Formats: sequence, C-alpha cells, structure tokens
Amino acid sequence: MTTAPERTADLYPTRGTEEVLIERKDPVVWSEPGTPGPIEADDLAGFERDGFLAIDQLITPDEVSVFHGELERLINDPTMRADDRSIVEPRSQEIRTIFEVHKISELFAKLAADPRVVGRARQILGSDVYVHQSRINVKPGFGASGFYWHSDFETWHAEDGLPNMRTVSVSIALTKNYDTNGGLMIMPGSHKTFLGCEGATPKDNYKRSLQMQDAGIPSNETLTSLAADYGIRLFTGEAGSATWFDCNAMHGSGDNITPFPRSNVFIVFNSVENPAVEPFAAPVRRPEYIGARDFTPVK
Ligand code: 6CS
Ligand code: FE
Repeated sequence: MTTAPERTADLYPTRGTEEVLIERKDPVVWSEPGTPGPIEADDLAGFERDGFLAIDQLITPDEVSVFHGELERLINDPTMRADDRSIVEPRSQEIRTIFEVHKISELFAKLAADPRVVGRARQILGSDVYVHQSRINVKPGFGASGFYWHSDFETWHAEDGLPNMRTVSVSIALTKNYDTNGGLMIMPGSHKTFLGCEGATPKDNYKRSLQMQDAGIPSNETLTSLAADYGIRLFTGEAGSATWFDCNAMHGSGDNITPFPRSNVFIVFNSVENPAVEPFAAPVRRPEYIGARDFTPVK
C-alpha cells in the first residue's frame, strides 16, 4: 500500500459555501517545446489552446473489434456484474461503467501501455505517467443516461487528492459516435479557468455521482456564461477515433435514446510528479479502483 505524500497547499479550493472562478495556475502542456513524441507540434499547440485533441483513427478497425469484443465479454461476465467496479444504469440496471479495466483485462492493460496512447500522455504531461483511473462506458441505447457538465479535475482534486492539473484523459470510441447517441461535449478553452463549486461533498458521494453527479457541477448561471464564452463542441467519430482532453475541460454528454450504443474506453493518465495526496474537499478517499494509489509508472 503506497502511503500518500504530505498534504500540499490547496491551489484550487472547491465545494465551499459559494462558487468561485480561479485562473488556472498550471501549464496545460508540461513538456518542453520540441520534445519528441507522437503528437505533432501544431496539434500540441491546439491541445494547449482548446484543452482537447481529436484523432480520427487512434486504433485500427481490427483492433476496435478486439477491444469491443473484450468490452462485451466483461459486461456479460456475471462476476463483473457483482463486482464493485461495475456501475449500473439507474433505470435499466444494465452495466453503465466498469472501472479499473486496465487491471481487470490484459487487453486494456496493453492498450494503456501502447506507445500511441502512453506516448501521447507522456508528451502532454512531460513526465512518466501512471493510470489514475480507467473505465469502459457502455452507454447502451434506449435511454442510457449521460454525464452532466463537470470538470474531471474538480472531482479528482476534491475527492481523490490530485494537487495540480497534470492529468489527461483519452476517450477511445469502440462504437461509432454519431451526433445523436450521446457523444462527448467539451467547451473549448474552458480548461484555463477552474470552477470551484458550491456545496460540500456528501459522504460516499461516489456511490451516486457515478450514476448522476450532483456535487461539483456548475450553477445554471455559470454554465450559461461559460457556454457563451467558450461555445460547445460535440465530438463524433468512427469507432477507433479518440479524443484527448485536459483534466479541467468543462465537459459532459447527453442521454442516448437511440438504438446505437456509444461505448468508449477511457484512460486517465496522471504525472508521477503529481501523485494523489489526501482529498482536498471530501471526508474520505474514494476506493482505489476509482482513484489509484499505486503510482507505478506505465512502462
Ligand atoms: O468521478 C469520476 O472520477 C468520474 N466521473 C465523471 C463524470 N467523469 C470523470 C470520472 O470518470
Ligand atoms: Fe468526466
């Protein structure tokens, strides 16, 4: 068991008595300009500016069928349904998310360590990286619910104790992401402002927040002004496409009432220089399958 390093100053206070907008104190791209890696210089500049980078094809159609097959195997495995790492849809009780797939599945472990994946994470974060969280979101059709607007970092800072914004997510589409089946939406540029949210973290918040998040979301008024300032970009793409997004990008996704599942695999990389300490705004840590405490770098 890795003991968390001493608590550091709280650069991004949140879940207090009022909402507060704080200018980002951390770089977006941590590697030195010109550092070699899979991301071209102008794409890296785009990531710095927008807080995201869309890739038309990160993995091949053959690889998609392997990983989609693995997703199907996991969600149809009765032991997985009984596992705490599986979250079900509130209405249909179908599996909505399985966490820690990089530990459960050899195939997803290989994907996380693939140079096309971990190489981009290292280039953005400018260091060795470890997996803070991984999950498959199944988002079956017929009314699967989405994820309301939020900044992942706000949760990972408040509840998992990540001190700085040195964390990046990649969402790899395992089914086609249409403009109708609940795709990821991001506000371009929103990553440069941290929104400290109003309202304390309820005890055992994760038991509800992973189905429907209510702590750590923007007020309607702030959401309205953020949308006016930044706009909203919907990400669509073929299976195999991917979206890299900064930990503090304001994002969400709608319900999926179509018959077309929107299944993705998400891998969250954190810099080994930014290991989790104690939660900054929650009574207790979340389980390690949601917020890792094993900081071993991905090799
Ligand atoms: O709480 C979390 O860690 C998860 N919740 C959402 C809605 N996005 C980030 C993350 O996977
Ligand atoms: Fe999120």
